[in-house]
Amino acid sequence: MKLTKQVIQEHNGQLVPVHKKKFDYVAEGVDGLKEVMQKLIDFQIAIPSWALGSGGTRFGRFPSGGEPRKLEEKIEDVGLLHALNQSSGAISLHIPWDIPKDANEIKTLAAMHGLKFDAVNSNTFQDQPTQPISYKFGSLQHVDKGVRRLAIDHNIEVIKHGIDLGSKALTVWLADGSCFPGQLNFRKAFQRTLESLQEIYAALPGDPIASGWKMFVEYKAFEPNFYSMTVGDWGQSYLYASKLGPKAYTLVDLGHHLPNANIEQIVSLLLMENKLAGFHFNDSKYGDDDLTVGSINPYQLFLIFNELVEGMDARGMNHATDLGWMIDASHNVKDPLEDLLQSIEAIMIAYAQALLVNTKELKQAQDSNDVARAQEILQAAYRMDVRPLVAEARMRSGGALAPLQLFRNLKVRDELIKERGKKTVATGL
Ligand code: RM4
Ligand code: MN
Ligand code: MN
Repeated sequence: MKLTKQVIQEHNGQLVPVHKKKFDYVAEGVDGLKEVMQKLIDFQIAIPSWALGSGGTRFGRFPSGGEPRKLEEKIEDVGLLHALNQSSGAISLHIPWDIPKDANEIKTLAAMHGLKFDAVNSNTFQDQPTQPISYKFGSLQHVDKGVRRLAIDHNIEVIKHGIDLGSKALTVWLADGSCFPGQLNFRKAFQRTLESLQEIYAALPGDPIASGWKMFVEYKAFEPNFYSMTVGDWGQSYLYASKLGPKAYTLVDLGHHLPNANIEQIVSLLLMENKLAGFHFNDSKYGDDDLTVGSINPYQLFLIFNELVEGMDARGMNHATDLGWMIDASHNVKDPLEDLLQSIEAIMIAYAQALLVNTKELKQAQDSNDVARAQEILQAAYRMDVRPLVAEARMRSGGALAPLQLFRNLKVRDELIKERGKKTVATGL
């Protein structure tokens, strides 16, 4: 299903009179409106190829129908999201869940939808049907050299797919770790993992600096291992990334922390050290819940963006292109595409609010230990209703003023079910 410009224009035409009033009201109070709008227009969030179908838990999965049956259909779905909001102009592939049969054809199809390829992701947390030896006791950390070899070769293969597609980064997330005390020698597991990662790092294409290729090391506190994870927190990821070299960075997935972790502080320091790769956005109440971004703790999301904007500006970085922005969520009870639209909206709102923080006054408050004032300044930005700014940015770049509303009005899910069937299942978790 493809959305025409005309459909979007008609939709916008109906909403524009009311929207304009709201926009003018908010815009009046915004310093540097032009720059803010441009930053919102430029900001793009990648969609993971494994999050276009319904997610599940170990208790079951309840597909909503019309799920993409192959990579081409996944690209069409992301294309649809991008047509609606003009903010999701990239897709991130998980290999082997989504191996392109013909990279050039897939690239052409993606380009037709205005999409680029974000980081490619390796999978050494599941055994594949033809796999001769198992990842049951880990992959890059495994005591058996043969298993390590398999996992290293897989990652190198994934880099090759990435090169063919025009990706610029490999994301390595490891399930490696242990479930019980005594199972693993932590030090040796770390060393084996480091050596494996070094081999993968060496396979990044060409001169690593000139090619622009990066390696993202994602950490996670627990699950599927429940006693120790070999890349369990930002400290461990940072250790690997530092030892690997300048093209290795730490990737922050919001759901991968222990409860109440101060993620914004982690982000700030990683940025300071130029070791922040980027994000997997989602939200959670307990663990790696992979809920819609901003659905549980939108204030935390804003505080993270506040550190991002402050830290990136301090380093003169380009907000849109210098870090990797991606959603990593799962949709157990909502329509996957509606859920993704909500996540993108939440990210754009938090970003817009962070752009509106009065940094000059905040600095003054901090320098004079005016704690109450500092809080007022942050919350003044957080409590602003920036939705009209985000909607205006969307409209200016050709998207819909109300993407979710249009998605529903057009009965997109019914159309997809008609096209693909009720019982289709997308690859992923
Ligand atoms: C993990 C992690 C990775 C993702 C897999 C599917 O928990 O978030 O980024 O690739 O799930
Ligand atoms: Mn992730
Ligand atoms: Mn996760």
